[in-house]
Amino acid sequence: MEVMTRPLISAKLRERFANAERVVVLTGAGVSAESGVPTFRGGGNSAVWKGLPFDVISSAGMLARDLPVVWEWFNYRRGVLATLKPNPGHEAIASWEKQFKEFTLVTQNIDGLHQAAGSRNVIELHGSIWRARCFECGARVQVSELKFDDSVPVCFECGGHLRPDVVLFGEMLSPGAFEQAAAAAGQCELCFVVGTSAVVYPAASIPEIARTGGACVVEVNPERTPLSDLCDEVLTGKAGEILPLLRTEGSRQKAET
Ligand code: BV8
Repeated sequence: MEVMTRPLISAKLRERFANAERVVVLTGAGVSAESGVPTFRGGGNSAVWKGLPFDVISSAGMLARDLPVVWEWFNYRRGVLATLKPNPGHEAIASWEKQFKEFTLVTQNIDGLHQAAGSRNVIELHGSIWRARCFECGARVQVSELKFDDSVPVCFECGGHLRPDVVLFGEMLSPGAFEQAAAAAGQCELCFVVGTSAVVYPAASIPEIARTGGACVVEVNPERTPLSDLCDEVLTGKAGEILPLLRTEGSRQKAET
C-alpha cells in the first residue's frame, strides 16, 4: 500500500517563498545546534555553570555581584565556540540575503555563526560573545584584542572595567536593535522562526508582530513551541536539513550551474 508522505515544503510555501519581497528570519540556539553549540532549553532553570541556572549566571544581578565569574563563564563558552563552524542551516539563510528585496536576519545567538556563514546584515538582539564593552565609556572592543592577565580586562580608552557585550537577563536590549527588528517584522510578508523555544522576551514577540502585520509565519523546529499554534506552517525537523530545501529559482539556477 503506497504511503502518501506530505512533501515537507508545501507547494503554497514554495510559491510564497518564490514571490516574497520582504522576508524576516528570527533564529535561536537551535540553528547552531548542528554546529555543536549546546542549546539552553528556554533559558530556564537547567543548571549550566557551577550549579547556576543559565538565567542566573547570564544575568545583570550576577554581573553586579561577581564580574570575574561572568567573564569565566563567557571565556569558557568562547573556548567551545572557537572550534565550531556554521552548518547548512546558517549557509542557507546566508544565501537568502541577496535573493529578496528586503531581507532581515534577527538572531538571539551571540555565537557569530551567521556572519561566519556569510550573512552580512545581522541584527544581534542579544549582542556578541566576540565583543566586550566598557562600563565607564561604553567603548566596544573585539575580545581577540584583549589580554586577560587578570580576571577582568580593562578599557584601552579610559581604563574602566570591560564586560561581555551581550544582553543579560534583566538588561534592556541595546537601543535600536529590537526596534529595527520589530519594524521589519511589521512589514514583512514571510517570517521564518528557526530553532527557538520562543520563551525569552522581547525576542519572542517578533513573530507575533509579523503575524499581526499579516505575514505568513513559518516555524522550523524538531519540537513544538508556544509559538507553533500561531504559525501558518510548522516544518518539523532540523534547520540544517530543512532550510537548504528552500531556495528561489534564481538560487536554483545558480546552484545548478
Ligand atoms: C528585558 C545572551 C527589559 C546571554 C540571552 C515577559 C514575560 C516573561 C519574562 C520577561 C518578559 N519580558 C522580560 C522578561 C524577562 C526576560 C525573559 O524573557 N525571561 C524568560 C526566561 C522568561 N527577558 C529579559 O530579561 C530581556 N530583557 O526584558 O529587559 C527589562 C529590564 C529589566 C527588568 C525587566 C525587563 C533580555 C533577554 C536576553 C537575555 N540574554 N542571551 C547569553 O547567551 O548568555 S537570552 C538566551 O536565551 C538566548 O539569546 C535566547 O534568547 C535564549 C535561549 O532561547 P533559544 O535561543 O530559543 O534556545 P533554547 O535552547 O531555549 O531552544 C532551542 C530550540 O531549538 C528548541 O525549541 C529546540 O527544539 C530547537 N532545536 C534544537 N535543535 C534544532 C532546533 N531547531 C532547529 N534545528 C535544530 N537542529
